Parts: sequence; structure tokens; C-alpha cells
Amino acid sequence: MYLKRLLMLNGPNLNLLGKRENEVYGEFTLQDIENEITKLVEDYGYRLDSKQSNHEGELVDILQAADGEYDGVIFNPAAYTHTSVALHDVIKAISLPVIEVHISNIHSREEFRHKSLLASVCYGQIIGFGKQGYRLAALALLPEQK
Ligand code: CA2
Repeated sequence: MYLKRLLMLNGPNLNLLGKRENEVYGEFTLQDIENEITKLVEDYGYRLDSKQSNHEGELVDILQAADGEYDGVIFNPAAYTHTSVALHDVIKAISLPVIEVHISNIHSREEFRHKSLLASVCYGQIIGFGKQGYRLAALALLPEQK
């Protein structure tokens, strides 16, 4: 049987989660999030692939390649949220629902974080709920019934 697949994609520096700046981002690691979301999606008969990159072009390549291979993307673009026209363009070009996730509330932080260049081309945006945001994004992409 064809297994439905979700991609969890994380941008620059999110590989440092749980190792530094715990007061801003929490104690959990990226691996903890991956483990939680894998369990959640498996309960629905889905599979999760997880990727992280510190490089804008590599994130573009991953999103291009994801088109047709996945049923949705949970994406924390990190700092590129606020700067990347290339990520805006690729999210617009592919036909996958992409949910933008931020661990912190970007609106309660520095002004340069208030603007997302990606929100207008994403299926939805979830911000400020810590690692729960990844779970909420997965639930938004999964069917209502298990
Ligand atoms: O709140 C979020 O999820 C952000 O996407 C995190 C980005 C930030 O640039 C965005 O404005 C909001 C930063 C990710 C850096 O993560 C670190 C984790 C631990 C230690 C240092 C950085």
C-alpha cells in the first residue's frame, strides 16, 4: 500500500536546539521533535522524513525535490523567513501544502523578525507555541480521522 509521507524541514541553526539559548528556544533538541512527530504521524499511517540545512540554496533544492514525493511540509525556515525571496518563490512554485512554524513568537521579538516573506505563500503559519507548533502543523496536514 502507498504510504503517505510528510516532510519536516528545519533551517539554519535549528540543529543547535537544546544546546544553546535554551531560555529562548527551550530545552528540547531537534531529535526530540523528530521523535515526537514521527510517532504522531505513524499513528495516522504516515511516514515522516526530517531534514535540516544551514544553506538557503539547499533548502530550495529540498523543496523542489519534495514536490510530488510528499503530501505536505512542516517548515521552520528560521532566519531565512525574514530574508528569502528564493524560498518564497519555491514555495509558490511547488504544489505542496507548506506550513510555516516558529518556536518563538516572532512578533514579540526584534522588529526584523516581525515580517515573514513566506507566510503569504504558505498554507498556514503557527508561531509561538514552542515545539508544540510542529505537532499542530502535523495535525493540520493529517486527516481528521486516524
Ligand atoms: O522561533 C523560531 O522558530 C525561529 O524560526 C528561530 C530562528 C529565528 O531566526 C527566527 O526569527 C524564529 C533562529 C533559529 C536558531 O536556533 C537556535 C537554537 C539554539 C541556539 C541558537 C540558535
